[in-house]
Amino acid sequence: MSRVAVISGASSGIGAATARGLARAGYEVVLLARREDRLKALRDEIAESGGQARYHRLDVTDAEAVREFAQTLDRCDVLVNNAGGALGADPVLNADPADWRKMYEVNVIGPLQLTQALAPKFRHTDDAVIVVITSTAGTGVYEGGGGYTAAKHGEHALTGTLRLELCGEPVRVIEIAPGMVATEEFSLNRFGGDQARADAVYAGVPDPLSADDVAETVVWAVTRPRHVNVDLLVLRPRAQAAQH
Ligand code: NJP
Repeated sequence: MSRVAVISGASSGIGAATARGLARAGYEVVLLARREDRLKALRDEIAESGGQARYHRLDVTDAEAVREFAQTLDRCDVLVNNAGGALGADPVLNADPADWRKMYEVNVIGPLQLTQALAPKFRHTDDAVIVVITSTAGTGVYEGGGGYTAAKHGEHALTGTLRLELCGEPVRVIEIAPGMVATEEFSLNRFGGDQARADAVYAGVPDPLSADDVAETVVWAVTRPRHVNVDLLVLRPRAQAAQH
């Protein structure tokens, strides 16, 4: 029976690239996100290249929907908590608290709920893996990023606490913290579609990471032997290496 990998935020960027990578590594992948058309297209693409995939439309902030999704799964060997992102780029004094709440919901409560709901599905394996895609923003700060850094610091703390609490269990907890990655999140999501503003903020990083750079690292970390826990990997574009 194939090992099953559940990937949140699989409709684009790092999540989609990770799903392709884990499918190539022999996992049956379960794709989660809100944009069903994208999930279906990725499911078909993976199936056409000989992999096994299915999808489930899911908003990770919806507690009831997360519980219902968990009931559809027989087993879970790998959970990649990747869904997340930033909203707005205003300085703290002008920031909208509603945006901060939404960022906390998707980056912290989402992975918390999904992990709690899927943990009982780990009982079929002696090598369960939880991956969390945090950020270099999870340990540093940058101007205009107060809400995102606050949320990603929370996600970093969630991941470390989980690793500590699951230390005696057959579960590895891996944190991957990327710097700037060329995805939709990187380009437009956090700037409400304002490309000029996005370009200005990212002008200092001419050669960002690709989603595949991050996905390859996730697959490598997941496929280490079961006694090897890759605690935390930080990946940055070379041009960002000296920043927060
Ligand atoms: O961005 P993008 P990335 N429920 O926009 C999903 C972190 N990161 O790949 O629901 C369920 O292509 C959304 O799907 P949909 C970042 O914080 C990035 O770069 O269909 N899913 C989409 O698949 C995030 O944790 C950079 O809209 C939800 C996915 O999330 C992770 O990398 C730097 C959802 C976002 O894909 C992947 O982001 C860094 C919800 N409520 C950390 N809300 C970077 N790109 O520079 C969103 O340090 N999604």
